[in-house]
Amino acid sequence: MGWVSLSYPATRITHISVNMDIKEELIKLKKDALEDVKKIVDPDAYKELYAKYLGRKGELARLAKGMKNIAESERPSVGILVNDVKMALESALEDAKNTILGSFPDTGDSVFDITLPGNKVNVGGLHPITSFIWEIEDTFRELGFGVVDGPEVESEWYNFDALNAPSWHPSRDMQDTFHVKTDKEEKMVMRTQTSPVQIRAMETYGAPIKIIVPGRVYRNEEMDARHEATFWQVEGLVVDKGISISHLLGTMNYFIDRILGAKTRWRPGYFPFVEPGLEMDIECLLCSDGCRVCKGTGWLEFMGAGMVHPNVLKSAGVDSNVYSGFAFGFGPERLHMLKYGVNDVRLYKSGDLRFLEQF
Ligand code: FA5
Repeated sequence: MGWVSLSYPATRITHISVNMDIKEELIKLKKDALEDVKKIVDPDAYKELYAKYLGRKGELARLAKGMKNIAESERPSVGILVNDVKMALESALEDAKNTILGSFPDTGDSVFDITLPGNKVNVGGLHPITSFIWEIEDTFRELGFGVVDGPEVESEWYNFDALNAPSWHPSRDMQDTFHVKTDKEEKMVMRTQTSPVQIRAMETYGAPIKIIVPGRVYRNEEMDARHEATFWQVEGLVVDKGISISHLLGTMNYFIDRILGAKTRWRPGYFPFVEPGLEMDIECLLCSDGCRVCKGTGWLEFMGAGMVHPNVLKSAGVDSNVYSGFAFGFGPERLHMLKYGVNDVRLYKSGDLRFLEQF
């Protein structure tokens, strides 16, 4: 018995020397039945063969009854064979039924019941941030802004140097950067902000210009309820003759009123590519007395902004004696969190359908 393969029980038991009669009968039954099944051409023939072999008074039931007459030590091996024959017949009959009747449920009279409920098909939908970005784009389009795109793997030149942050500049440490190895000579990074598209857009379209740049950015961040390592930003750039800081304040105050209608506050902020620089906070709508998103302050930092630094205009080939401009960059996830009461930014990338299906 040492050579017997356990994965082939039918082969194994045909080599046991006792009770050959019932075993041979079972093997013959299987062979005959499988031949008969091949000849099934209509539902009646199927029913007839089912009753003949697998019915309560069918051949298999008759042979199985003979089990009680065999030695107890042989019963397990005969039992395995009975099971093997039963499964082979069931499977062959099921295949024959599906071929003849199609895959319709067996209604007893081979008529498909069209009132049966169908199978639910799950369909995908837009990610909440995608549809929110579209809403943001529409709002800015109404104000005369164009929408521009830029690369996510960016050169250090566009991500930092051209934005008035050369390699020695301490402001580079403000954004923990993923560096990318490429075969190019230029040093490349996953862009840490959408601001490099300011330079690219001015190089391409010159001045005057009025654009927003929605896009994904990457930072080697410690993640928490309001910090992701991959998140969205919406950059804005307006350059024309006579642009002043009041244009910036008016545009962004209007935007927040339109999209959220919440209290905001402006405070000074530092970014090497604007002078003066500002930041906007929005009142925390998630709590009344402090939470982990606003860190107990009642305010959520939402946006950096300011008047475009003359060095930036120069990097992009725009004459700063003729033109001035404002720029801003905000986090749409944070805005969405406040608008819809989402208390953790990590939910957006969690893939959790219970969260996503709410939008
Ligand atoms: C910047 O990235 C500047 N480029 C913004 C700017 C543009 C300033 C133009 C001046 C002119 P900051 O790192 O603060 O700034 O990010 C801007 C906004 O992105 C933040 O106010 C916040 O809303 C969002 N943000 C920043 N880091 C994260 C993060 N880890 N997870 C989610 N949102 C973030």
